[in-house]
Amino acid sequence: MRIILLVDMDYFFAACEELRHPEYMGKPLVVGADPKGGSGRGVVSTCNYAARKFGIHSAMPISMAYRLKKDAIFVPVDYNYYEKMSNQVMQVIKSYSTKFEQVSIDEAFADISAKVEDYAKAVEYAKSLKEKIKAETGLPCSIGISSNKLMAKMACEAGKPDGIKLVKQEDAAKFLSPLPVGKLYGVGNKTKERLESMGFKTIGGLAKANVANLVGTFGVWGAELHKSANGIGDDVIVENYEIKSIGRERTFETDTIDQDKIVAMLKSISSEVYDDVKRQGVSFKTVTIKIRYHDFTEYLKSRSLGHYSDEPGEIIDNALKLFYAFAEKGKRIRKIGVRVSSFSKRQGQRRIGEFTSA
Ligand code: TTP
Ligand code: MG
Repeated sequence: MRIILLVDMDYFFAACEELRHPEYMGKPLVVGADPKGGSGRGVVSTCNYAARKFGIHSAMPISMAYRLKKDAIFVPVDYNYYEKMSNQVMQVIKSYSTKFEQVSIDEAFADISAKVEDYAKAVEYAKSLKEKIKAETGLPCSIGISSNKLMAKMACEAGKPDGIKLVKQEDAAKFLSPLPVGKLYGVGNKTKERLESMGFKTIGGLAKANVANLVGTFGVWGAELHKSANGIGDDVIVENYEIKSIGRERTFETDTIDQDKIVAMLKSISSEVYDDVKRQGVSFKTVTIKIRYHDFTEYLKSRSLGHYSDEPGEIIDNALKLFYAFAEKGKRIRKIGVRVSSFSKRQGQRRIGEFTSA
């Protein structure tokens, strides 16, 4: 049997802000776009638990967060700082693991099977890792312990915030059973709705479902869902997890057709993307832009360079070429993003690989 930990930092971006601004501690704190007195656009990246009490959460429009708690502290996203903190955290987790797999800026799996004989020892080990992270970085985290990645993740969620939660393999199905089906790892909103309309409200219900029916509806993924609902999951830690892309996106203050504004935004985003490319030590072959119009229609357009590049100019030039070639004239733009992908090598640290919004 393997023993797998999932470490997930608590309210990560906001915890980093509390760390350098102890005066924010315990007060509602929202990290994300500028609320501009309620007319601001863009979204909440995250918020601390004091802000969550007011119903604020990640990905919520910043204007709504402002309505919920006008006198919360609102601070902009500072990726460079969070990434620096993330690197420190990851070094500690790595030093505690036989095998280590970072899955996002604030989350990593650790295989500790060779370090501990049983679950009781694993809990002690997780405690000392948690304390070490706190001592080295000042940041709080939660740790889930189980025998596969899925269950370690589900245990961690249940232990949040600031907790350590063990779910033994033999208790996995029982632990999952009463939870709403939308809480199962990998089940997004659309799947949740489909499962509920099929009559599966809890994970336990899904666990008892006829696999053939699930496969009929979801294809092979239906069988995976059924396994997950029974607490069965993968226990292989993929050490050389590779980032697939690096990107950023931004929402305009007002929907715009102003080319100067759009070009300036594309340049600024491209330069941030380049900073990440440099930090990651990668070369890229593909540049993509994403345009979201005022009516929420959205387009991705890509160019392959035909060679690997690590030049900042290639990001901006190709982003602009794509914009001029594909943007619909006269249609107001709400949000724009730039991404690079098809990497040739990887050195250094990883980060969230998707478009990250603010
Ligand atoms: P999460 O681990 O999902 O959230 P969290 O660490 O803020 O809170 P929790 O205690 O529940 O783990 O995401 C890690 C960071 O990623 C988060 O601090 C900010 C960023 N993020 C976004 O920018 N947008 C999002 O929609 C989400 C979910 C996260
Ligand atoms: Mg987290």
